Amino acid sequence: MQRTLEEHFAEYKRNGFTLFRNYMSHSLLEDVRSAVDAEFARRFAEHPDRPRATIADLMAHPTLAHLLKPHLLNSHMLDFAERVMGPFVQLDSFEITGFPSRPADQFNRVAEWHRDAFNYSDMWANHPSSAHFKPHPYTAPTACNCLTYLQDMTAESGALRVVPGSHLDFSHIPAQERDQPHAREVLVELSAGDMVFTHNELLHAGSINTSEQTRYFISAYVQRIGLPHRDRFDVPVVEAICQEARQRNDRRTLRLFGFDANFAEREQAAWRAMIAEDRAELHPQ
Ligand SMILES: O=C(O)CCC(=O)C(=O)O
Repeated sequence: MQRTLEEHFAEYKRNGFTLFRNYMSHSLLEDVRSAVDAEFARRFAEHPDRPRATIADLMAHPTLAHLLKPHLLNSHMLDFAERVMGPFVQLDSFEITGFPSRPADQFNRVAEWHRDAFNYSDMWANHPSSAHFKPHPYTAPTACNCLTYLQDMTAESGALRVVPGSHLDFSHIPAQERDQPHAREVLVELSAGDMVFTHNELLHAGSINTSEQTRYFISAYVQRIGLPHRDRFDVPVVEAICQEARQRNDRRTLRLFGFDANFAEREQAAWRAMIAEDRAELHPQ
């Protein structure tokens, strides 16, 4: 049974991530795998020492854009993104990353602990004031990663590791320990087609792939509108989506690609309403 957005949100606030099981259909999953397998094999052969290869800017890709457009525009994902970030959701990047098979002696090794872009925990980790930092109340993320895995995740294919609660507590892993298991880590149980939706303050890592197959996932990285985005939006598929969105006055879709002329004004109107509410609640002296 599918969980409600509120149940996902409760889990997300507590742990810094939530799981959407069976997010991608098996037929789409198979189509994506067969569309990218040869490309990854070619890239791994060309650069055997690189730990990963990425097919970036998917909406600009001549064939994958059409195949993956419904995945990016999935209203369930966008509803949840709006639930956690507010109506400010813009795409940063949409890509497929693949990890080649590595020798068996690297079995179950941590790839690298990190937080994703725009986090403040890493920014302040080595500042003298960080000694006084206490866990803070939940705050909305500035960015979220929607990671959809394209194979069952096993110890061989390399589990996703997370430190639940690290979006709130400033946990820090020194550079020399980023390839070591963490005392509070959880290895997330995932099947092909499951999606993990993260908070940008969550500490997480992949694990090395020692299976005989490519390990890969699709990442849709979304962020607050107005932040710099890696993907290009001036490409035919995005232009066609936006043209159709304009006809329906679908502001949410337009915002996903950075267009919303009135958003700052509407946000300020919401602030004005809150400020007026606070003033109305003041006790007279
Ligand atoms: O490899 C994984 O499972 C996680 C990937 C990841 O953390 C990232 O690309 O930011």
